[in-house]
Amino acid sequence: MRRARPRVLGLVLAGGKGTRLAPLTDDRAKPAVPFGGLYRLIDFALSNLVNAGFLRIAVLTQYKSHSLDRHITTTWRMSNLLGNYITPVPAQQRLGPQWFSGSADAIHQSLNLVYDETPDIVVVFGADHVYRMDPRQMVEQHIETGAGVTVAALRVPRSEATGLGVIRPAADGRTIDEFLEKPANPPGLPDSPDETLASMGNYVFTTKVLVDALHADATDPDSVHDMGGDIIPMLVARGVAGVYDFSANEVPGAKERDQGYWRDVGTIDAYFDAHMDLCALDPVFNLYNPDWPILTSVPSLPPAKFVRDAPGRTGMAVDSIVSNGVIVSGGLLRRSVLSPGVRVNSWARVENAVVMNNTLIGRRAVVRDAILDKNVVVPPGAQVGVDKEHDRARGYTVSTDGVTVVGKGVTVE
Ligand code: ADQ
Repeated sequence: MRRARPRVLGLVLAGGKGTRLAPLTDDRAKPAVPFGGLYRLIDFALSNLVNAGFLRIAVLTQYKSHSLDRHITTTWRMSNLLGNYITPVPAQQRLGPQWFSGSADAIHQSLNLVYDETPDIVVVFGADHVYRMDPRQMVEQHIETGAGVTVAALRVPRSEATGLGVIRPAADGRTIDEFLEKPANPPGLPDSPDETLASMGNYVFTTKVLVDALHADATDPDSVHDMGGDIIPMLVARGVAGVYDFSANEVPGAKERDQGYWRDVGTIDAYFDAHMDLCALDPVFNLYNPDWPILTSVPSLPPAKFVRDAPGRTGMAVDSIVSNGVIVSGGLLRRSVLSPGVRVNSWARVENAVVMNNTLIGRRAVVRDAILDKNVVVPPGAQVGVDKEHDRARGYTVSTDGVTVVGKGVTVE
């Protein structure tokens, strides 16, 4: 018997290592990487699901999952009154003495959740992206078309798609003819040869199709048990895969230029640029949309404070995002994003920077084009990001575009 409303289970894949974000991922899983002052990356996927009313969610964790587990259990805990939950699920070794070998294996090993919940639909979302999306529209299309799996996708320049799954849609625009995981030479679109249709790593499955595909994949000796690499191509070959056009997604309260914003912040440069997007006068990604809030928990700290501690010293921020608990005492911030508890002291200059919790920037220090992880100390007069050769010599990561990254707890020389 068909239920009045489909029963939806959310599975969020949060076990990725995020090697290209090192050193930010040396100590935490990629979905736990802080973003935008107050958030962690996983908050975007979870907010999208929760705002849509999908309130039964298992977050599949694995690699360095401690801070992620803590964040989910403290921030996203739900009242069980209505049977709703958001819970982290570690690799449980239910099928043998191994960790998850790939994202498909993570779901396969956690199928007991699906059997317990008996959903009609399983929504599988990645946890590493910055975007707003109302997933109800994708679920509606999935049901309407009768697809076994529906893959969310958006147009990107071909040159940016070599690290993504790429879709060749059929003439109807809704069926997938071919799915290529991370192709060296992504195919262009008929109406736009320099663009290609890339998978966002978000999928909607009919439960039985997912379960059958995972069982078939588990016994395939040639599979690496990856959702994008194995499961989706298998279902495309069976002719049951559809594509959902993310550019058609409408989120309540979003402004036009905000619509369709999606960033895979998998590299230091992409992560840094997404922060600079937030600082723009007219941001392409607007955090201030009360109709589709990005949710997180905020530490109870006093409000941010700006003081000019003597004549001639500034204590100000321009084009910046400043969290609670910050004190800017005689320093100057431009185009920077500060997490709670940061201190910026007299005559210090901080420009184009992402500064995480409780980092201290001393007097006359200069921080430019840089990311400072939590609890970094920049002593008085020290410089970060000004001389890239010097930064490399001191062992700091410098990205392709010249962003210096100082890891957690480091005292700058
Ligand atoms: P990638 O991001 O390269 O490509 P992957 O590393 O598998 O694929 O990460 C996908 C999601 O799964 C992430 O949220 C990650 O944290 C999580 N994950 C990875 N391994 C896991 C494991 N063993 N257990 C639990 N979670 C795990 C994917 C798709 C592409 C698509 C891009 C979009 O394969 O087709 O284009 O996402 O960014």
